[in-house]
Order: sequence, then C-alpha cells, then structure tokens
Amino acid sequence: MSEEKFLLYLRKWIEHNVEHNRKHLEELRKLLQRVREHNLREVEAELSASEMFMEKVIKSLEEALKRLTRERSEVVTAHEEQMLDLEVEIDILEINRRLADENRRIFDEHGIKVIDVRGAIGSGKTSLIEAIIDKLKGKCRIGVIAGDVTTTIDADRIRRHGVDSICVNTGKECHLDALLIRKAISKMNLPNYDVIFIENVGNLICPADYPLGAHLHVVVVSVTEGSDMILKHPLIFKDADVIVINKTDLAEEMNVDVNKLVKDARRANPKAKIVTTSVKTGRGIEELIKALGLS
Ligand SMILES: Nc1nc2c(ncn2[C@@H]2O[C@H](COP(=O)(O)OP(=O)(O)OP(=O)(O)O)[C@@H](O)[C@H]2O)c(=O)[nH]1
Ligand SMILES: [Mg+2]
Repeated sequence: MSEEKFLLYLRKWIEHNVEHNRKHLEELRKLLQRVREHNLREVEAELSASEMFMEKVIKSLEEALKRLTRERSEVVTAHEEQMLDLEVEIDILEINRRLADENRRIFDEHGIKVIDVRGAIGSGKTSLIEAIIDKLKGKCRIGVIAGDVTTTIDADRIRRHGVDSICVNTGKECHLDALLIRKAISKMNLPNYDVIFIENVGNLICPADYPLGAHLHVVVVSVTEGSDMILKHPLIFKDADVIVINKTDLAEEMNVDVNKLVKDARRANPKAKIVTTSVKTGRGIEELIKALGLS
C-alpha cells in the first residue's frame, strides 16, 4: 500500500471510529441515566468510569485526526513517551476527581459526614478510629470503610466494637481511590449512618492525589516514625483538616520532641487543627472528637 493510500485508509478508519464511539457513548449515557434511576450504585460506578474512558478514546482519536493533517515532523517528538505517561496519569486523576464528586453528592444526599483518615503505616489509624467508636457509642451511628493492601485485619478489629465495617483491599496499590469507595458504599445501607470513617492505606504520599469524596481529611503520624516525618512529606499535610500526632506516650522512649512535630505540622498547614494523642493513655481522644466536629 502506498503511503498516500495508507494515510487515506487511516483517516477513514479514525473518522469511522470517532462516529462509532460517539454513538456508543450516547447510548451508554442513556443507560447510565436509567441505572441511576434504579439506584444500582455499583453498576453506576463502573459505567461512569467507562463513560469517562470513552470520552478519552474519542478525544484521542480526534487529536490523532488533527495531527494527521499537520507536518509529520510535528507529530513525533523526542518526549512523546513521557507526554503519553503524563497524559494517562492526568486523565486517571481527573476521572478519580469526578467520581469523588459523585461520592460526595451521595454522602450529602444521605446527610452523612465522611472522614478520610490518612497516615503512615502503623501510626495508629485503626486504633484511633476504635477509640473514637468506643467514646461515641450510642451517640452517633458510625460505619467504617477499612482500606488495606491485602488483609481484613483492620475491618475485623472494627467489627469487634459492634460497628459495620467494609474491607477494601487495594492489591498492590498504595492508596484508596474514588471508584473503590463507590463500590464499598454500594454494599452499605447508607441511611444507617451519621458518620463514615474511611481508613486509607498506610502511606504518606499516594493518598494525597486521590480524593475520595470525604468532607474531612485527617492525617496521622506517630512519634515512632521519628522527628522528621512531617518535614519529609509536606504535601499530604497541605489539605489536612486535622493533623494527629499519636503515640505521645512513647515520645521520651523514642527521644522525639512532640512540640517540634507540632511546630512542623503548623508550618506545613497553618489552617489545620493539630491534636496530640495517645490511644494507650486516652490522651487527646476527646479533643480529637471535638476537632472532627463529632462532640
Ligand atoms: N504505645 C502506643 N501504641 C499505639 C498507639 N496507637 C496505636 N498503637 C499501637 O501501634 C500499632 C499499630 O496501630 P494501628 O492502629 O494498627 O495502626 P494503623 O495506622 O492502623 O496501621 P496500618 O493500618 O497497618 O497502616 C498497634 O500495635 C497499636 O496497638 C499509642 O497511642 N500508643
Ligand atoms: Mg490500620
């Protein structure tokens, strides 16, 4: 096939597929509307993601068509692969943001306050949630979505306090995402809850890029991670509403200055409420409940 013929064939193929995908997208949107009317949340989550991927496919095909009409030297650049990676990542973050907005809408419809608990591995996220549950028993109806890489250990711990807990395993991912949360809430009877805690996967980097639709973000660090955890991971603290410095009972033993951690937290995010806690002694738990607006 001559180059001229190939280019003509390619153009036709792209045009055909743009049209074809547009029709499918239109059909999908109509079905999605009906899925929403029937309140099929888990199906809706998957179809919403498909809708966004199809939009992306159409956009890429249209872009390819545009590029076909330009000089070929402009089409290929030295940084093509990097740009592609970047574009894919930006798209995934955008898709996550849109799903997070939809999650927020669902939570708001049910009048549920949702708290995303982020923090370092082993810093005490589950322990703090357990302590809060015990204090608020009978005062508000709590549900927990417990994110973990593989096990159900945290969800099992929470259930032992008489509270429903949905376990979300991320496989090898270092953060929860809005689609996983949508799937989790589709398994919950939302009118049963006033507050839902989401325990994110233990990590101080990845969860910052993946909003879940929560109303409040808590970040937990503990003195056992040393004196510089906050300085080393400033980004995750930037959008925290509440910063918790936990395991203060071990500060002396660890030779860590809690006041220094408080100062670092204040510098990383001057607007956040900062609470120092010890689940072991009970220090700061009431203050934390107040900071979360749950008292
Ligand atoms: N001494 C002391 N130990 C604590 C405190 N809070 C939690 N721990 C202990 O620290 C360990 C880890 O606590 P978890 O609550 O499982 O921590 P986590 O952040 O949920 O851990 P991952 O979900 O694995 O990231 C457990 O052995 C807890 O008993 C505290 O304030 N003081
Ligand atoms: Mg945990």
